[in-house]
Amino acid sequence: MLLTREPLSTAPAADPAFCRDIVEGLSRFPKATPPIWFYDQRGSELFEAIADLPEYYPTRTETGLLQRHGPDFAEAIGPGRAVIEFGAGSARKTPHLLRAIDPVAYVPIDISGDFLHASSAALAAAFPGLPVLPLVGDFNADLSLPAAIHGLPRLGFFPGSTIGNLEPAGAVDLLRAMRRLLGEEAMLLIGMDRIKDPARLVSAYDDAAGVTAAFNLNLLTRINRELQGDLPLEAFAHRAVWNDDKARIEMHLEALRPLHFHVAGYCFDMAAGETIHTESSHKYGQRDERLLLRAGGWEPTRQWSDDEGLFSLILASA
Ligand code: AVJ
Repeated sequence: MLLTREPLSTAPAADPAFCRDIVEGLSRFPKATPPIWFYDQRGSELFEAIADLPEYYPTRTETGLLQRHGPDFAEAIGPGRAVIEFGAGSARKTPHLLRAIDPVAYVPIDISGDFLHASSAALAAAFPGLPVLPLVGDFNADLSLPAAIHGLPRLGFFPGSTIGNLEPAGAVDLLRAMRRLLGEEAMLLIGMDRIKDPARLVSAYDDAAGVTAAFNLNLLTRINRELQGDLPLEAFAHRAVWNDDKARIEMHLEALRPLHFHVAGYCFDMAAGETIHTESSHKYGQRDERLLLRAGGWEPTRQWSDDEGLFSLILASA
């Protein structure tokens, strides 16, 4: 679609990276915005509510695996490591892992600072002897680990199938960056969501209660609030579709009528039926997940999944 740009003189400062990503994403055709910006305070809360939905199997399946296989983790990972969690969020799954492997430090990384600090405090209270060193930031960008864990062997913990948000090339880049960040003796425990019946996948991303729709639409609320937007929320509908060629669920926000709106002083148009692609969630088969890890510089050593084969936890070595 055509768009015209009119720089605005007096836009108050928002997160410049948020502004850049959204303006660029809305200027593209098709329109697409990065999913990291879902997670403001409200978005993080809505994701917690998604995790409890009957249709959203990944969180409860992965948590079950972490609960059930503690003795395996103890044997395969062992004590004395610094655990670095990527995208920790509420860190509800973490206690199961920490209890099993007896680490010497825990570094949760998350983009949502308030959320991270609250969950870090709760975790520190539950594990009194364990140094908890939260890091606010985007793990897709360059990060440096706290000096306090220098020299310690590391375990990267990347649960939730967050890796699935990235296109394969980006996923490989991220795995390589983690390999560099975590060092030579590192291990990685990563969750990936499996390819399965498309109807089951779609319902996990388009729940009956409308929580995922609210999560998707909250991005527009955030844009309106933080980037002086005037997107009409009632003119957008949540869509979740299975892209079979790319083996991924896509979330979109579809314009229900022709729209003209503004964000950060720029003008945008959408035709009726046009969408903003807000998230991709890639799913992997059993061989795909090993191939992805190897392409990213990690050698898979163990793998756990549930009886239905819905979700997979994989341990890999540097
Ligand atoms: C947190 C990225 C793993 O892709 O399943 C849930 C986010 N989006 N419902 C996912 C999400 C819509 C979730 N991840």
